[in-house]
Amino acid sequence: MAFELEITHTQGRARAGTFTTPHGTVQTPAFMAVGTLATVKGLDPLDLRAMGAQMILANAYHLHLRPSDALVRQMGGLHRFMAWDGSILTDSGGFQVFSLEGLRKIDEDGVDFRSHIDGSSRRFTPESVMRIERNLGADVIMQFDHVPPGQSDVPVARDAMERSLRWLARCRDEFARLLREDADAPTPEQALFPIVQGGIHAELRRESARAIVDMGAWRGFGVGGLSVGEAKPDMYAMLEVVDDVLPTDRPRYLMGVGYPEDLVEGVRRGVDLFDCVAPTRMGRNGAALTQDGRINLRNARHRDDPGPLDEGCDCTVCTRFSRAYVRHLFTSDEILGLRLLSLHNVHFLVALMQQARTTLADGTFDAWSTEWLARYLAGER
Ligand code: PRF
Ligand code: ZN
Repeated sequence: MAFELEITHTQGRARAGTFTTPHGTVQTPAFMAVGTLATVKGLDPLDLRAMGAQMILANAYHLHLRPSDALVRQMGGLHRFMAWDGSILTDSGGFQVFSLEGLRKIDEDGVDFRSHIDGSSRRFTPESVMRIERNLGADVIMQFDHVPPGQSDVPVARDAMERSLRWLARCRDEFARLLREDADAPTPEQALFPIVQGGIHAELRRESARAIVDMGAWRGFGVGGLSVGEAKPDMYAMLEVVDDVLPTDRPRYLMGVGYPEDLVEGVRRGVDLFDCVAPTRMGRNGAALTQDGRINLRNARHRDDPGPLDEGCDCTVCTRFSRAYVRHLFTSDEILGLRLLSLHNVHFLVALMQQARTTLADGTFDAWSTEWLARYLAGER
């Protein structure tokens, strides 16, 4: 059944399971590679399949501006357009629009902003974003939310949280209308996920999650407004607060997170889905993820290193190429360098979540995650 989460194993708050969408099953916990513009930068969808990725993310904001959701729909929807037949989630643009400092004006009805591409005036409302996400045709679509700055005080965080709830009601109603009246959209059966907001304030997070649960029979839940400059212990504390309120039989998606340690800490606190631009962005900057922390291939110490990027990695890069070779590509500005590092980094996070699932299945997750974090963080210091 589409949008069912079957939980197969648990350990403490951590869970492993299978989430089903109209485009297949997603084993959770899972890391979604970010394909903002309907491309995971540098990677072919065949690469993503080969490394075991089952769900990826795209952005309504970017695709609306270019090439437009109307064109994507005309081309058969996102899956066909980008030749990825696995599951897709689209983010709503809430986060992108609120990141356009100075270029935007918020009112109760929606947000006026200027396109970062050509400066043209645009407006998003909860209703218009639902129509954009309907046209794109992802399996899971996110509500349009108000994302306040990272360390907002209670009044600012409350205002954004409450506005996000009012916008959720409008998203829900418009989405229900589209399901009825726009039945021949590229992916007829989609699921709308709400987004818990509330900054780093436990009482606001609790209130947001409770109100959302009371507003509908959601197939999953986003947790937003985190990893935006707050201290890590604050983020982890907020995950525990929402874990206590959200129904256990639905996936929880921690938006825009994160680094390897955040994924492991998130799984420990009941998170099922993650996404982050870090692995591809870091790859383009010459950085590789390893079990012993990040390394930068531009560093001269890798000049004559015959070893793989990460000794524990079985990706198509680590099994064939040396650090010395990848460093050579980078110092020579060869485009293969960007591609190989992106491949390895995305594989690293996809495989990290695979390890979490395996250890949840055999009951060793607690010990594995403790050891994994100790080794990774020791290398980061
Ligand atoms: N809301 C939306 N997208 C997001 C976030 C959010 O709060 C975040 C915060 N980490 C990343 N992406 N809609
Ligand atoms: Zn690798």
